[in-house]
Amino acid sequence: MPPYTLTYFAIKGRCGALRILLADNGQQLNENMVTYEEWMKGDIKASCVFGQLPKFQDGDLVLFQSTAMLRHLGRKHGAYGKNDSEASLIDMMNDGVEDLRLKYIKLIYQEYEAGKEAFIKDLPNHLKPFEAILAKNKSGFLVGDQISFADYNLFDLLLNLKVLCPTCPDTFPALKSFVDKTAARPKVKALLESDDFKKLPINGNGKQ
Ligand code: GTB
Repeated sequence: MPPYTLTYFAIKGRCGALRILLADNGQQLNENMVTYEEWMKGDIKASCVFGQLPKFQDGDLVLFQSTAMLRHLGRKHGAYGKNDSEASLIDMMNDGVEDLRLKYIKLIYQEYEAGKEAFIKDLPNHLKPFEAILAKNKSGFLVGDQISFADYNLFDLLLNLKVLCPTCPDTFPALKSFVDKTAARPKVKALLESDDFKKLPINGNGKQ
């Protein structure tokens, strides 16, 4: 089976979760890193279905939209629940992660200086639902008793939020335990400690 190929900017951005999921499943990923100079020429943008990166290739299958990529890999690598009900709950949790990620992206790219304090103040309200679900579902995962793509997505976002506000996720015991346990998975740990991963900035504008 040929390795997967990701075309994206040299940032963690919308592909942190995907990289973590693949590493945890022992999968290779070829990365085409696009510079902003290359992107500004316009021809790569014109070739993207929605005019944006990331682009993901699995053989002949070409995907845009990072959450579709996560779902695809969840399906292929046993990280999409054990039945349809679990899959639907995983979709629900992932949409919840996406809602919070969009708020984070808006802060980073549109209103960092003016909005950071208010964002951090409001953050516990957005983390509470995940804390409640994890505290209730004693398995250490958002849904069922095995890791799903929504767990990788939440984990990646929490790592970013910890950089923005080092104490924020830690005030929630179930979230803290979730982050610690996911980070301790041997292949996840190896990725997080690798130079290739560490050198990638979280965002494309130097803010974090
Ligand atoms: N819904 C899509 C998905 O989930 O894949 C959203 C993809 C997206 O926002 N792509 C951004 C992009 O291609 C890069 S990630 N932007 C270029 C363009 O639209 O022309 C986020 C991002 C935003 C802005 C910068 N930046 O300004 O440096 C970098 C990264």
